[in-house]
Amino acid sequence: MKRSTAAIAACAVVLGSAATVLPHAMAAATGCRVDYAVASQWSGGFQASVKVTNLGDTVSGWTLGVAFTAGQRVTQGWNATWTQSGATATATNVDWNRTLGTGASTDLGFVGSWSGSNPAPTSFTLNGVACTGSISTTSTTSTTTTSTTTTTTNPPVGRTPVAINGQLRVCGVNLCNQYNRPIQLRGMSTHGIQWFAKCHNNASLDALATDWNADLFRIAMYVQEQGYETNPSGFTNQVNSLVDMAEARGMYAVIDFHTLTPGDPNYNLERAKTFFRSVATRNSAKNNVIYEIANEPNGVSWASIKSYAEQVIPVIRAADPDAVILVGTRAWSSLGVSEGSNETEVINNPVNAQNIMYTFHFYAASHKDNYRATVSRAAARLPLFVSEFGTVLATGGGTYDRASSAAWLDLLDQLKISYANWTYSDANESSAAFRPGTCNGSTFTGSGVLTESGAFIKSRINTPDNFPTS
Ligand code: IDC
Repeated sequence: MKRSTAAIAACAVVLGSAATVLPHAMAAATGCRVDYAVASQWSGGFQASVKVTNLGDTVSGWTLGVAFTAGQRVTQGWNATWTQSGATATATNVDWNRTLGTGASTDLGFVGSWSGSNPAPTSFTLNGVACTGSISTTSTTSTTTTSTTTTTTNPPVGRTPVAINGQLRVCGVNLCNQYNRPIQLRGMSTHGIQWFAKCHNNASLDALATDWNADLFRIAMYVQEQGYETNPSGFTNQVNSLVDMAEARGMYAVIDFHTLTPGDPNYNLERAKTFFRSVATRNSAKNNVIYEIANEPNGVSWASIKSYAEQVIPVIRAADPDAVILVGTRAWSSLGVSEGSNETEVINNPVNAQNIMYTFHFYAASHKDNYRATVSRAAARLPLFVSEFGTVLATGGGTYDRASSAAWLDLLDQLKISYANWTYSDANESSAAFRPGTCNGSTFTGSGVLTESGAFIKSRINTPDNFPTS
């Protein structure tokens, strides 16, 4: 409880706007501590955690002032209402953390953008009173700052995503490359490979790698609906050959065991074991493979999904120990939200395995702010991977929602969450990137073959990656 005067002096800048808040609180004994940490940062963005501890009398209602230097901006915060004016960000309590007793803490966080200088703030105030505390940016993340800001828009010429990043691994909540640095992969998902094989040939994969500059190719192998269950060896071979085509072009390949109906992945447990034993053995020496064990569980509890994952993951690990594995989440991989739950069921009961990420899927015209808020919150606690999303309705058709899609991709970019868009196909539905009939021809490059959704997604995917190279 004793505050060091040195620490007070170090952060004694009282913010103009915050100093006017709740003047009556000044009469009570005051004091606060803020522990601020940059969880990750990247070119132009960062994510921070802010632990606020009340060292004074109990407060009922509080406002935290955060003084930045310049160039930093809170873009999305959680566990408080965040606003910003000039270089000062303000977090106001939400209902459930309104009351902070003496010695009590609450954890806040936000994603911000920054330019020019270090993203760390210079000082904090609680109800207008300057706080003591700590500001930490780890040495790894500060190195990231230096190199990502200086490499700007010059990706290594002629080097593919797999050549640069090598074998991936999960570090903290991020997907990291061979240098242990967080990266984001951006790419496309096939439609069902039982229906759209004509869309995945040398010309279309060349276009994906070099015209779209995609990092990632997701191979959606349906299990039902005329998929794997009808011809296990045929579909296994088809998947393997698509993995090879992605590898030859330096792209990562997600092998998606596309369960959908029925929604309980345990229905396909034995098929999953057989399939993954085979593809993991065959592809274990490659460093471009990511395994996705269940596309979209639905109508089934998280406990059942976890049980499935804990039976399938060891089969993959036995053959391919170091690959990243993606685990579907409840309610069509919505972290439970579409069935009235939320991410806490996973946070409180995670899959007992290492080097895994949890999938989150969305369809931009159907899933908006409350889903984005879930991802913002969950991303601070869970490694997330958007292995499928659409720019349209959850049906795969209907309205193409550019505004919501852009909001989603901005968020994923800020959080460095990897994504694959549904679909790299010419299906006659608005989620498809190619116009109907494209896959009957031989041209996949340029804009003439694209739908509205395809043109938008391509414009988001083909910007430079700036992968860290050391
Ligand atoms: C849709 C296809 C559609 C097909 C249907 C059933 O776009 O052509 O008839 O599946 O197989 C998902 C699923 C994905 C769905 C997609 C759009 O992972 O298989 O594809 N979607 O409905 N989850 C949410 C949306």
